[in-house]
Amino acid sequence: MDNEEMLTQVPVEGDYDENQIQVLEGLEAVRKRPGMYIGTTGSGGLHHLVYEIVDNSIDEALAGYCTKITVEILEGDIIRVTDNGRGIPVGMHPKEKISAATVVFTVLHAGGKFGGGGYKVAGGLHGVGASVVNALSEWLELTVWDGKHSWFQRFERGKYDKELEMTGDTDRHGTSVTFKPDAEIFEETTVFDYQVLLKRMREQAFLNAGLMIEIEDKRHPEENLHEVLCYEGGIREFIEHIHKTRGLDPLSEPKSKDGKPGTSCGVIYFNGKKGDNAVEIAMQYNDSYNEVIMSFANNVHTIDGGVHEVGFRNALTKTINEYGKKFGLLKDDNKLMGEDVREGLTAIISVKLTDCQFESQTKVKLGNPEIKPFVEQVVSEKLMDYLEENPTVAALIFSKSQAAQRAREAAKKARETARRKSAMESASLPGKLADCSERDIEFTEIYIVEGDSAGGSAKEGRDRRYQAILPLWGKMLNVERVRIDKVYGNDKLQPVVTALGTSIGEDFDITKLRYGKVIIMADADVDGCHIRTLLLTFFFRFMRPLIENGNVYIAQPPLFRVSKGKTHKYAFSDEERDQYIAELSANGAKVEVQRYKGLGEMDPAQLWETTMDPETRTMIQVKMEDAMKADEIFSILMGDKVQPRRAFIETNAKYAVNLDV
Ligand code: TTJ
Repeated sequence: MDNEEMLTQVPVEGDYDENQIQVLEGLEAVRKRPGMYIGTTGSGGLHHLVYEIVDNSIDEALAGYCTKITVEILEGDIIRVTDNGRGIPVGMHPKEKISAATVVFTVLHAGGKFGGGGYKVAGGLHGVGASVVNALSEWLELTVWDGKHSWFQRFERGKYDKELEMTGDTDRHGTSVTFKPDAEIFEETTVFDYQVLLKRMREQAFLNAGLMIEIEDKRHPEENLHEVLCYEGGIREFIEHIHKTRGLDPLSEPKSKDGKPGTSCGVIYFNGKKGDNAVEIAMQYNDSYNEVIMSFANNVHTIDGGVHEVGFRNALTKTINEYGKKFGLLKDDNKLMGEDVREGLTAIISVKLTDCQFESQTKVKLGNPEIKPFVEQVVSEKLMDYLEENPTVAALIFSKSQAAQRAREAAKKARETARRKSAMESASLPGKLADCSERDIEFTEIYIVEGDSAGGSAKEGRDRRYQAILPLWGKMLNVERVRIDKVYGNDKLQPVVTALGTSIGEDFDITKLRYGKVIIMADADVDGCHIRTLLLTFFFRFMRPLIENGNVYIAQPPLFRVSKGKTHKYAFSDEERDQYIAELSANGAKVEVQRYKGLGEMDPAQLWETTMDPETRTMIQVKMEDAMKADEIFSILMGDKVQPRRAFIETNAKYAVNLDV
C-alpha cells in the first residue's frame, strides 16, 4: 500500500461488514510496514507515537478549546496523554454505525474528518493519526469526558471487542489516551527517553504561547522528573532558552567608564498575517560567531528549512543593506553578504498555513511557493521599522555585520595566498593524505581517521583504488568562538578542507568535492565522541550542503570479537556479544571474547573486514538532525560558561561523564 492509498483509505459509503474489512486491512497494513507510517521502528518511531497523540490535543488547543495537556510516562513504558478540550466526539458516525471516536482510532487518517478546518500538515510522517498509534500498540485505552458523561473503550493491536461505552456521569471535558507500544513492532526498544520527550514538549510549548504542557516521568519517582511548561512569551522565550542553554549573552555595547552596562540587543519579535497564512519571527544577536536558525511549519520542525527560511534570509540581508545605505553607513557599492548579517544570530521562524507542502524526499523542507514572498515582505517591513526605532541596537548589529565582512574578506585573501604558495610548491594536497587512484566521486570515499596508529592500519587495510585515508591527531581547534578565517589557518582542519576540495562558507562548491563519501572513523570512547562531534559541527557550520546532500557518514567499528577455534564473529553491542557467546558456546569448547578499546587494536585485515569493506560494513549516514544535535552539544561543551556545561552533563551523564573539556 503506498502513501496515496493510505491518505484516502477512509471508509466510503457501503455496508457495515465491508467497512469493517477495510478497517482491519488498513490496520494490518500499518503493522506489516510500520516504517512507512512512522519512519522507523527504532527509538525514533517509538517516540513518534507520543507526538502523534499529543498533536491531536495541540490541534484542539489551536482551535481554542484546550488549555492544558498532560503527558505521563508510567511504569512499564506506558504513555498517558490527557487534555481538557471538548473531547473526541462520541456520537454515532452515520455511515460507519460506530462511534466517531472509534473511527478516529480504527480508520487510517480519519482524524482530519472531525478536526473541522484549522491548520493541517499534509502527508509524510506528520499527522498519520491516532489509528496508526493504535495499530502499533499492544493495547490502547481511550477515555472521553463530554461534560455530561464519561466514555471508555479498549483496543488491542488496533482491534476491539466492545464498543465505546458510557461509564458514568461527569461535568469534566477532555480526552485521555493511554497506550503501551507493541514490543513485537518495536523490537529494538520500548523504553522512552524522558529528555527526548521533554525537549519536544518544550518546543511545542514555545510554539503555542500560553498553552500549558505538563510532563512527568513516573517510572522513577525518586528522580522527580516533572516539568510544567507554559510560556506566555512564546517563541521570544524560545530564543532566550537557546541562549541560556548555550551560555550565550546578547550582543551588547561595552560597559561605559563608570561601569554602567551598555545597551544590548533584546529579542526582536514580529508577526504578520495574510489570508490563511500567518508568520511569527523572533530573533536576537549574541556575542558569538555562530548562526542558529530554526524554522517551523504548523509546529513541525522543518530541519531542512525551505521557502520560509529563504524568505527570512533574503529579507534580513536586503534590509540591513538598505539600512546601511539609508544612513550612509555603507560606502559606494559595498554590500554585506548573507553570512555577514547572520553572524551571531539566533532566529525562530514559525509559519502557519492551511496546507503544508513538503519537498518529497526529506519531508522536512517546506515547499509552498507563496510563503517565500509573504515572509520576505513581513520581515522587510517590520525589521526596517525596528531598526529605525532602535538606532543604538541597529548600530550594534550593523557594526557586527561589518566586522564579519572584514573577517570574511581577510580569510579570502589568506586562502588565495595559500593557494599561490602551494601552487609554487606543487604539493597542494595534505602530506598525511593517502589518496586513492580512482577519481570518479561516484566510487571514491575518504576516511577521516582519529589517531596515527589507526590511520596506519586503515592505510594498509584499505582498497587503495577507491578509499583515501586522512589521519587526524591531537586536540583539534575549538570552533565555537572562531571565525572562518581562523579555521583556514588551523593545521588540524586545514588538511580536511584541502583534501575534500570544496572550500568552505560562502565559497563552498560541491562540484569540487573529491570523494563521494566522507566517512568519520573514530573510537567508540569519549575521545572518539569528541572528535565526531567536532567534525560534524565543523561540517554543519562551514560545509552544510555536504550534510544536506548525504555525503557524510559515521563508520561503525565493532566493540567485541567473539571467537571459538576458527570461527569468529564481531559484535557491535553488549547484547550482540552475549548472543554470539550463547550461539558459539552451544557445544562445549571455550569461547574467547576480545574487547576492542580502540581502532588501533585492530590489525589492517580486521579493520578492513569489520569497518571498511563495503560488502560487509555498517555505516550511519549523517542526517541534518544529527548534525544539528552535534552543533548544540558542541556549543554547550565548548562555550566559555560553566553553568550550561554543568547542566548538560547532569542531564546527559551517560554521554558526557568524563569528557575532558
Ligand atoms: C473535534 O471537533 C469536535 C469537538 O472535538 C474535537 C476533538 O476531537 N477534540 C479533541 C481530540 N481533543 N482532544 C483530542 C484528542 C486527544 C488525544 C489525547 C488523542 C486524540 C486522538 C484526540
